[in-house]
Amino acid sequence: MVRQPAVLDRLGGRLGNGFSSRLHDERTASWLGIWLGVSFGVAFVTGLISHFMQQPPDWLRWPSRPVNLYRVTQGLHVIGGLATIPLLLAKLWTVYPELLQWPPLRSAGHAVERGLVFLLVAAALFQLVTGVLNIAYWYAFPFFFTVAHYWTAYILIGALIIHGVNEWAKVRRTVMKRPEDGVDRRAFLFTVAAASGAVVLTTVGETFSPLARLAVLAPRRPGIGPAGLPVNKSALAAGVTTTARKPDWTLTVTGRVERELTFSLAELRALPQHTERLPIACVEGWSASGDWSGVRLRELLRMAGAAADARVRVESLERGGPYRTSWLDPPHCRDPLTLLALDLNGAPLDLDHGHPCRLIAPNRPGVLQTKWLHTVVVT
Ligand SMILES: Nc1nc2c(c(=O)[nH]1)N[C@H]1C(S)=C(S)[C@@H](COP(=O)(O)O)O[C@H]1N2
Ligand SMILES: [Mo]
Repeated sequence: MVRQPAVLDRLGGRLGNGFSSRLHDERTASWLGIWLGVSFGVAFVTGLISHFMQQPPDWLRWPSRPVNLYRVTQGLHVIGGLATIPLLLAKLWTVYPELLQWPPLRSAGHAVERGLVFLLVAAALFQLVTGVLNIAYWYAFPFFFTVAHYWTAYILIGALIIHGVNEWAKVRRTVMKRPEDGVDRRAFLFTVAAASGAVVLTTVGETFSPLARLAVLAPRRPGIGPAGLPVNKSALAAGVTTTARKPDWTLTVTGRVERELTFSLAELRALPQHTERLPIACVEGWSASGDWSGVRLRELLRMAGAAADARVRVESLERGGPYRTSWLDPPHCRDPLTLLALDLNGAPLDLDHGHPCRLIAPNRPGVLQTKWLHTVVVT
């Protein structure tokens, strides 16, 4: 028999009884596996929602209601993802004697199984690390976050499903049977759950405002920023401080319309104004509601004589950057809550919130709530 190196001996115990502590046992690993399966499953589904809301395929028409749907799914994605970190660390700690087993490969089947586990661990760590860096606005990675995070999600969920099927019999056996011991195991699982709970409590306030004061670990807090709302990209960063302040600013409605229309700010203010309470729900997890006032998009489309099934592209004064334009499908174009906002919380828009005019619509990712508008193109 091949002897395992002494260092592995010390780290993980001997082959065959790799679990030296009772905490490294199958029952603990099974429970953590179930929790991780649920949390990565939720992250996968909510992640797909976010992806396809931002890049809908032609046949997909996202509804504009419920107003707070995206706020909830993206809050689940980001806060749930953060709560997964203690679970994954605990799982890795519980099974590391297995990961260090010796000899590392016993057969072809064993090699495939270990390769899969390696892929699963690597993908899970990658998703959590890039996700955390992204919500901290620390773009330390040399690739485009959304693309890498999106494709790795399929690798992760694929490996997770195969792993779940492989381990299911073991999980059922260990979870169903009554343990003879269990006190320290239960305490361990309780500690892990409490750590996840603490992460939720100290971050969920970034999207659930009653707990805003507890959100000490959240990168953004609602209530901080001009007019009591956070700012994602400032006017300075977008390079619009001069153009957005020009007194001769106009908004043009053009494209497939019967009449092309151009409005000055005073003319827009002379149109019927509507006030709606709507959230900005940033992809990065924070969200905050405001009272927005302005002109209904559908009113402008009607005045310009656009078709009932028109799609609309709004364009910003911002010159570059991926978020200078966004699309609205018919459900959002028709929704009376979709506003070209001029005021926020009773005062004219702050320059950083999109002065003189920005889009705000229900059930829509923050990246698509385009600021500093100057053109509405009907297609
Ligand atoms: N033109 C333009 N609009 C934009 C952005 C941008 O970078 N450029 N950022 C978007 C993002 S990511 C978010 S979350 C919201 C935030 O709006 P706020 O800064 O008013 O809170 O604006 C959106 N509108
Ligand atoms: Mo955002």
